[in-house]
Amino acid sequence: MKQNFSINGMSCNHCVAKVEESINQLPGIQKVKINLKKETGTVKFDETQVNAQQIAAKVTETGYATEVM
Ligand SMILES: [Cu+2]
Repeated sequence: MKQNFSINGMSCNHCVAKVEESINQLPGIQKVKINLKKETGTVKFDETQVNAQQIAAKVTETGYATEVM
């Protein structure tokens, strides 16, 4: 499935890479697309392996405030 998240606190492409990397560490992640300007992220994942809450928790753990949209 595909899920949008709001991700706050990213200031540059390094932050984007950090968020992308952390999400990609989770199982079942198929695609991660972060929009720095809009402060959003779209994640495509296998819902039998991971859920939106786990993805949000991972982003929060990395240091950015996030919410499932
Ligand atoms: Cu940065």
